[in-house]
Amino acid sequence: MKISIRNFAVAIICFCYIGLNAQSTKKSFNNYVKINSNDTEEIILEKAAKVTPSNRQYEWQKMELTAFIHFGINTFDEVEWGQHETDIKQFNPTNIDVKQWVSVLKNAGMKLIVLTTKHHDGFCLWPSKFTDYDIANTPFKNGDGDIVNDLSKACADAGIKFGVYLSPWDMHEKLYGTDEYNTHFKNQLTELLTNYGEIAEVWFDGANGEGANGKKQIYDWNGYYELIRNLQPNAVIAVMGPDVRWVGTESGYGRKTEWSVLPGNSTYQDDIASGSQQAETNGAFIPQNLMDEDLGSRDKIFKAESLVWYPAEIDVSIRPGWFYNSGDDNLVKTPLKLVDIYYNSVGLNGVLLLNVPPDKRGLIHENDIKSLNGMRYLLDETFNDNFMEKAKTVSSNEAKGHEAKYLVDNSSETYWSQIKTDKQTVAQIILNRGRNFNTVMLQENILEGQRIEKFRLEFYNGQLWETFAEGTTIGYKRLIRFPEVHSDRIKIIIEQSRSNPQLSTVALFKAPPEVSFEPNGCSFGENIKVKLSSDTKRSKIYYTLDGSEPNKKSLLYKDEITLNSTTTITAIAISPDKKQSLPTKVNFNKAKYSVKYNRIYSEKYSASKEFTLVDGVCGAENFTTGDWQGFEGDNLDVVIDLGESKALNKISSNYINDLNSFIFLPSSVEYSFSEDGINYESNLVVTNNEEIKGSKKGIKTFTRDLDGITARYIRVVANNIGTCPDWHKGFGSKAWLFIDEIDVK
Ligand code: FUL
Repeated sequence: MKISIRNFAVAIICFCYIGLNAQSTKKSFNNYVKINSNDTEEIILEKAAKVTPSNRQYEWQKMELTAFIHFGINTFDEVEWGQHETDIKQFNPTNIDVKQWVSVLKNAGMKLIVLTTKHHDGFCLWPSKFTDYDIANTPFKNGDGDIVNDLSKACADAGIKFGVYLSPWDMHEKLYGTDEYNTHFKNQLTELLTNYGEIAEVWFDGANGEGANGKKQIYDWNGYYELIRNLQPNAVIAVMGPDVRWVGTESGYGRKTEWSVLPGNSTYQDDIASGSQQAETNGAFIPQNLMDEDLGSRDKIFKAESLVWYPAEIDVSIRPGWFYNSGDDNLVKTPLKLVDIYYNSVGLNGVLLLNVPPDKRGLIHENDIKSLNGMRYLLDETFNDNFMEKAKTVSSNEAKGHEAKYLVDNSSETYWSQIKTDKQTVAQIILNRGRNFNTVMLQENILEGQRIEKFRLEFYNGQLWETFAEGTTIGYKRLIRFPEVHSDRIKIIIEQSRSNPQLSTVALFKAPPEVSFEPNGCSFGENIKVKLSSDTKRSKIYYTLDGSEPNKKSLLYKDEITLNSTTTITAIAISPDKKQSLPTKVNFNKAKYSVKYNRIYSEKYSASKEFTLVDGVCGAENFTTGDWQGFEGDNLDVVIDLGESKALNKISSNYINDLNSFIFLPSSVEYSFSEDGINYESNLVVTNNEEIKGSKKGIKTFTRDLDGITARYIRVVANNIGTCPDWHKGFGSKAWLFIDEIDVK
């Protein structure tokens, strides 16, 4: 018999198909495939569908939640990027307890901790034989400390993985910018990869500037990778590395369409790739900007020269900065924000790398712990109760050994596969009883590749089928939240996929309720009306007005609450299924005085509009999130009405200094006083005598003793320096003036 090429191909496809028909199939990983110039679009789709993670990539993806720790000399300086000559003698975390780090992060659900062993400043948290700029030359434990050792041991004891961040950019090292630096860097890598047990992730930063001598470095990336593969073959190399890609932002939010299979370079080498070690060219693994919205659509892969498995890691800090800064203690992300990030990272086919920076004591701060625990509570309350228990499935298109029942068996490695290619691939799931649900989890069996391009979910409302969720990619995990629905059956409809879909999980959950405030905290004049509501129907809301935590015995919310004085409302919602929200605390501040503006502030920077300056709350050190009022190139000029004539002892006003953000202190502040609001006397001036150039970031208070001046009206003028001076990067552009809280005693 003569076998035509076409029949031969069909025979191979059938063979593969039969081969897959057993849940126990052993998978051989293939995270790279070449595209030939004569490959048709069908062939490219088939190839894309079959690119799978390497073993180390798969193990990494399954962790879902991982933690970053930024700790070093910058913690003590309270800066994000230290300088090459920073004095390391100030490094002395006297109460350090790395076991606390591990237990806090493990309780939050983290499966791995990546430590900044050396940041761009060059300071090493382990005693390195190759530099003096390390922990051995600090007062910490009289030079006998080794935080890499302590943390790696604490992780191993707690059964979680350990990873290292080692900044290729080193501002301190004299060799930086020469060939010898590559040897130096490899020596340091070797220390980290041989002396501290199993390393699960090596994180190479993309930030790359000049060294101490003004030179830039040409990195021997391939040499670094080879060393890692030899010393720690199970470690993934992230960001400037072949295994794990930066998602493209530091916001905590991934893409709604997130492909793990992306076009690769033509220069990938087969032999390296087949060893699950993608090659590198000029520091880039894919010929695209990682910040682009579309990285792996059909459009992109049809033009590709190769395809690689290159999944997204989403790094974000729990605080505004990567390193600890005491000014940020009240700016820690809330549990609700962390949960939102979870849905938009883990729930969008990524791994979350959440940074939690310890403070100067060497401890994770109480506020960070509270947020992490809150996040864990909300995730557990949602995901510990899967409504698929005892569910039944129906599909007219299911392959033997891969029936639709595997969608609800709680395993991400068993999956539903089909006997024929349908235009739409449909399965129905019947719950053991009617349920209220508002969250769905979908998973593809990525051991067989990422294939689904478009899906929809419907529930039966007793008469009709209605859509409650839809999307594009799924990948390892897709989570979708939607307004609560009630039903005992749903349908999953796969509308488009590369090759046949291999869905492994569909699960339904009900998240605890949330409480919302309208307005969501503000400052006010005479009085204010506040409305409370919950996203879950028939929830009851309980609240307190004294800052204490509410319970079922607290005030039950019925109508809007009218406030006449500064008040904190704390509220909880309890849904009919007895799920409880976290308590939400919101402040409403009554303005202490009325205030009239002679010049108008920037709308963009005025947290509580006209009341900002007199609401009794001073902004924190971070101008974007603090309670500040900004004036661009203009002076502040306001009149405060105390309501009656008073004998005054002291007046003060606060300004922020943040030269990097073009925010300067005022050159002077003038206070003048009046009984009638028309005639002003005693113009008292407080002049800024500080050298502005190089002045330290922070808040400065301009105070005047008043020795019993009597007045009802006070005019405050703060003089903006006008334009940025010639030594400043913004030379010539308007300077900002930021003020908050005028206080009169
Ligand atoms: C960036 C660095 O410059 C930041 O300081 C931080 O380490 C972040 C995770 O990566 O590129």
